[in-house]
Amino acid sequence: MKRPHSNNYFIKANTLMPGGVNSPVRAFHAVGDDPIVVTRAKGDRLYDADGNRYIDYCMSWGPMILGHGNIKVLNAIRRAIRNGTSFGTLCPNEIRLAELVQEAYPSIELVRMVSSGTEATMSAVRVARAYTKRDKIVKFEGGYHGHSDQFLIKAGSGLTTLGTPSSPGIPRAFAENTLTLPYNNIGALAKLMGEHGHDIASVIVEPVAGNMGVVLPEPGFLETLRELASKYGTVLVFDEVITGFRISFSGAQGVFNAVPDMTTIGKIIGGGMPVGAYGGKKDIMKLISPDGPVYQAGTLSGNPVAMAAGIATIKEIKSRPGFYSEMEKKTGHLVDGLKDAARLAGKRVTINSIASMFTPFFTNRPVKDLQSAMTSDTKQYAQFFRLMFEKGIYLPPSQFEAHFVSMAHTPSDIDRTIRHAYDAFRKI
Ligand code: KE4
Repeated sequence: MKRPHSNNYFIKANTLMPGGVNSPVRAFHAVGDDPIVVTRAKGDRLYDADGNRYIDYCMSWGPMILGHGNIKVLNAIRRAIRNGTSFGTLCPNEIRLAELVQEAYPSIELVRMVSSGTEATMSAVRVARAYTKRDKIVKFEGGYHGHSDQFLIKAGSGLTTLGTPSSPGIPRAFAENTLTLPYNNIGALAKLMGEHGHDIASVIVEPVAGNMGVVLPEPGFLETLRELASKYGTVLVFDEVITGFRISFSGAQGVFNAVPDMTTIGKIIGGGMPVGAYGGKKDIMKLISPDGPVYQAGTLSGNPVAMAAGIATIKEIKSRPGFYSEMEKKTGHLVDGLKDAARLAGKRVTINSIASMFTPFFTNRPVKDLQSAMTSDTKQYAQFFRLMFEKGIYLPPSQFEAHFVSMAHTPSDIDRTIRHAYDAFRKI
């Protein structure tokens, strides 16, 4: 595909922004190509600056579950902006979206809107520390919870040795309060909690991981997390920024047998506009200013236009009985087709999927944690990405991301994807 306009945009962007992008993964470094420059999106399609069109399985990293440019969401935004774009006061739309969130997530007794998933997770852990009067937190290798310092930590040498920053600019002291465990490793979890449980303010987990590629919780993992958090008075945070309204109307906590003390949500609840949210038990959330002493604030938190987009998105999902089973069927057809295509092409891939999210790993091993995900051949994934991209199919430009299907993906586009994947698997 010829992309002269996109390339010129990227050259100019590089003179203005670090790496020419406003979020690193968009630079396509992991796939060794110049990035796509999108000017328009509709349904399951992206259109780049050169007029090329692509079937999109990145879907803006998760928010666009209805597809791009859903008319009900656009009309809701149009109605909202007629009244202005930001008031800096309480407005009816914040109350409406909070009601919809609380209805879908009974564990969320109080909710606070913010403008990103990073703000949501950062704030949730702050209030968990205040509630427990403890400093240490636990996260899992391969879990991504946004870019606040405390989460950009990689495991120390041993399971419970102190973490080390995974990015420059993070004081070592910050790292010492973040312990990291292998995902799905119940033994390691029980050991750490047995040794440190009374010092742990919070355990934060992606109940279905999306940021090492899609990795499902093993039977008993979330239940053990719940049991140990209760035993040691640790606040269990489900980071449902990806899974919220994605794998069910009530996210992972609506599918798996574990209910967190707090939940963070993002992406879909903004319908493509900047929205994040955190919430949970009233006695924890009441600590947040102005009710309580834990400070957290935001100029555009609860923005009326962003709330309108989120309300329209959630209402549209609610209005469609069988929405999630239809999405699961559509995704299952695609994933089965990809598995058949790989097998027929003699290519060993492992595809993890749940509801309308999936990841093809270029490994012949089961993928149950970061270590097994890292056995994937990232060069082969990059080759697969480029071969599909040239055929007008846009996948997440990194092996360690989730692919998303939307309500707008058509059977013919899905069959086309499977056909091109077969050709690509044969060439790799
Ligand atoms: P944001 O600050 O990007 O809105 O959300 C941070 C975040 C928190 N928790 C989970 C589970 C997340 O997946 C994310 C952000 N996801 C990435 C993609 N995996 C956003 C894409 C990007 O960084 O450009």
